[in-house]
Amino acid sequence: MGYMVEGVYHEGDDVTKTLPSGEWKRSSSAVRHWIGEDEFPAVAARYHLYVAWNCPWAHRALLTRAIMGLDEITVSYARPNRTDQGWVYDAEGPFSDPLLGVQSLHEVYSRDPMKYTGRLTVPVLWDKAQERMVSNESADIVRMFGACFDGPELYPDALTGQIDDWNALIYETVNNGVYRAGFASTQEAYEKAAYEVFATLDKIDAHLAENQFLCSDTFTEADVRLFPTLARFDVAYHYAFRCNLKKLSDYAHLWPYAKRIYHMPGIADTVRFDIYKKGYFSASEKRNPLGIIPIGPTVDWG
Ligand SMILES: N[C@@H](CCC(=O)N[C@@H](CS)C(=O)NCC(=O)O)C(=O)O
Repeated sequence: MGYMVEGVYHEGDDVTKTLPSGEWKRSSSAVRHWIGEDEFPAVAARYHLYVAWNCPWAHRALLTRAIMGLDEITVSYARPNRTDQGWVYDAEGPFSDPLLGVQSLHEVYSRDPMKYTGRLTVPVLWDKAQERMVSNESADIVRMFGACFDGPELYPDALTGQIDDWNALIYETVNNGVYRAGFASTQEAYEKAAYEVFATLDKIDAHLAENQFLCSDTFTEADVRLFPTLARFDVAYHYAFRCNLKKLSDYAHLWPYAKRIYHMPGIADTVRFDIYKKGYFSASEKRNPLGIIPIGPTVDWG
């Protein structure tokens, strides 16, 4: 997959991700500037997003761009399958990079003058004027899009406590929980993570029996951050990550909630179920050695 040390790209995987207990741990993001700081004015047309359709963290950024109507922020979509060069681009077509014309994401990171060290992740928010990264942390990108541009209030003052609580629970046990289940290397670590996924989904389902959204009738950042995991659940996580006690579509309240969000203006355009399958079932020595992509399930989001 590759990683970078002081601006120089290295092939191979860094080995710090799986703990001796078999648990899987996500490394943290390193570039955390903020639109609104002196160097990064709030002018949408100045920014570009490097994403991949299948990446749920990148999906958060795409969702917020859509909800805030930030079409002026341009986007490059990587190919769904990572290679030994990491995320890569075609020379032309839907998986090309219209901005810099790079062939791989590590070329974007290499262009940044900061001499980045770390994993080569999407999303990346890129400043076209200064030719440098603003951020590679999706939570920050969501928060800054919401805060720095006109549009719906996604993190209203009155709800910050509730949103923070949901975010903390949902990040650990759902967004990252499915990865902890899917990437676990022992039975015990897998079961712990997978049971946690369903404990939280059950809790949210009960909450949604009485509430339209996570914070009663107000759509917030917490909903933005839950949705990418729900969109991938039945076509990818249920099978590929063995999160299979239930499907999303089995839930009485969570499923209608997910569909309600899907049908909000602009949201369906950020969703690509076909690409989720390709990405999560791409050939992987441990998880899918033959790279065969299942034909189902077909889920009706109508
Ligand atoms: N903390 C980052 C995590 C992003 C992330 O893990 N992205 C994955 C794709 S889903 C990635 O690009 N991984 C490449 C790698 O780790 O080499 C964020 O939320 O922005």
